[in-house]
Amino acid sequence: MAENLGLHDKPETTPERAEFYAKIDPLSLAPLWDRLSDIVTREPHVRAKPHVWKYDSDVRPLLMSTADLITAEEAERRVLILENPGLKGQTAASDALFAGLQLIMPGEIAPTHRHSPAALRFIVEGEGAYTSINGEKTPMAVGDLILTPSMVWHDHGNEGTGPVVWLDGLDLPTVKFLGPMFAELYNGGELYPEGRPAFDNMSRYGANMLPIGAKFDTENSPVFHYPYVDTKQALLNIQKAGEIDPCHGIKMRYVNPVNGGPVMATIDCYMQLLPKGLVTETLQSSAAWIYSVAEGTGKTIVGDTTIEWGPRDVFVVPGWYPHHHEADGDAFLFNFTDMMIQEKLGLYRERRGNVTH
Ligand code: 1HN
Repeated sequence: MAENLGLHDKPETTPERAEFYAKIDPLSLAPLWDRLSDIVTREPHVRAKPHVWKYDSDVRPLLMSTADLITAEEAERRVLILENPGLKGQTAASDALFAGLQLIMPGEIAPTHRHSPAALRFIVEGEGAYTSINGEKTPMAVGDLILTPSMVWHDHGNEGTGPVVWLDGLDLPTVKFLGPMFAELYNGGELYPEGRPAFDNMSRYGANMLPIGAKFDTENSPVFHYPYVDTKQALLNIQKAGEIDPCHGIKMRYVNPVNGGPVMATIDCYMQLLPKGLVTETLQSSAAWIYSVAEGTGKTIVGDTTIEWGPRDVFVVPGWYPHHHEADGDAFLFNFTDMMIQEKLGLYRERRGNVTH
């Protein structure tokens, strides 16, 4: 007999019942008692699987070869989807989130568009590229976080001499599930005209000050560039205080300076420092966590799976998998999550050790 994961034992499918189910099916009717134990489970049964994409050995050579396969312009975005092996064909890294690695070659432009799914970029390799957001150019450096919230115009370009790669994180599966998918090209394919000077967003909104009288009507951060030099320095400074969260090491959330909340309405981003030799305590979170390794090596044990990671690798911890980290040397891990979506809906739960919150 199959393990009973649900609220009750699934009733037997007797011949009479089978006949009845067949009879009601053409009328778009079905018996809940035949499904309930598979759907309303005592604890989450997440379809996504723990997985790591090894950058240097596996993904990078393949991604680089796409430069000869298609241009950024023809592709619109030259992205390899990091598709979860438990979600084949679903364009998703976790049940609610998308992850991909995008390549842009010197001189290329990825045209201006906007869409209802929100996106983040975490820069993995290279220099000289930028994202332009409503016409404001944002120079990319490795380890920087750049945001393009829902329906904001954005294009990318590479003014450098080598390839540039970043991790794209989107709430795409969530938007697809809910339905409100919208997208358009700027003026049918034109580039958005140049707007405010580079770094304007950080000066205006990200310097612990806000313009007098400024009003904000979205939950998205008006700062859309979080440079790695600042992020890393903050974590190193905090490390000196010697306080370590048993499950997270030193973990800081990127925030919207207007309200202290997550940087976008649907995606919540973190940088985590795991000091050398730290073995964290086991955490179970109903949200999924997608990691990109900025620096360091180590492993994360997710259920029965051991994920060994090094710089530029991407890995996913799906919801409700008990997991803990082991860092070899000081390691810096960028990660993003759907935790905020669950929290806003009153659905989020986590268990630290044996304690559920
Ligand atoms: C997109 O617009 C970008 O703008 C990247 O760079 C990845 C994945 C799915 C749908 C749209 C981008 C994307 C995407």
